[in-house]
Amino acid sequence: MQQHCVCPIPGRPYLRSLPRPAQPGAELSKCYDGDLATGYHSDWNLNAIPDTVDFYFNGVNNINKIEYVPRSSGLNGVWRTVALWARKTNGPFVKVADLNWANDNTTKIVNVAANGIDTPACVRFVVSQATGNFSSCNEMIFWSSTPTVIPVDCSNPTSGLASLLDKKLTANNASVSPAANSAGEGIDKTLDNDKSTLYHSSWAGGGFRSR
Ligand SMILES: [Ca+2]
Repeated sequence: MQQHCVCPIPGRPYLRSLPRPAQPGAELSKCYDGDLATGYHSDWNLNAIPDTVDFYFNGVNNINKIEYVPRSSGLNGVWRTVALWARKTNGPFVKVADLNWANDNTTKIVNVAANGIDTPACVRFVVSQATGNFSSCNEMIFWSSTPTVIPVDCSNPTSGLASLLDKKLTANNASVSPAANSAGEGIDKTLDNDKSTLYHSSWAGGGFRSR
């Protein structure tokens, strides 16, 4: 089966967690930036556990595999005990799996049974145990059996606008007084649809009164 990555491109999810700060420079967005070398890490001075991390999706038909890529070296924050939840739009969270992962730097793979997580609006990780009571993730990668199709909330009308468009109007005639400088520079040259011709007032002047 062909697999389609639904994170981070296309269908890039939003992400949030408990209102607990990340370590500056290791914000949550670093775990879905497509770069295995960058990562999210909780604040170095706070106990981050339990940590809840939500990923939001739009237009994803299913998720049948998830890869948790921990930090490449060191172990602080490596997720050990994780509950995986998911919900559909406006639906309740339903537990998908309880996960127990080794305290190492290897990628952890979750194969979701059956049709996977069906039409998810949100996938939630509740981390109840992590090394050093920190929380870290270098990349969370989601896979689907079908490509993401972003739904269209509304489409611009493609018909019926012609009657609303401005219409070009053309004057039938024009006159000027005093007379133009010459017939070749007459006021009719402003109506001839030719940008290279011009009207010019009389070179003799007399067009404006002086006070
Ligand atoms: Ca990353």
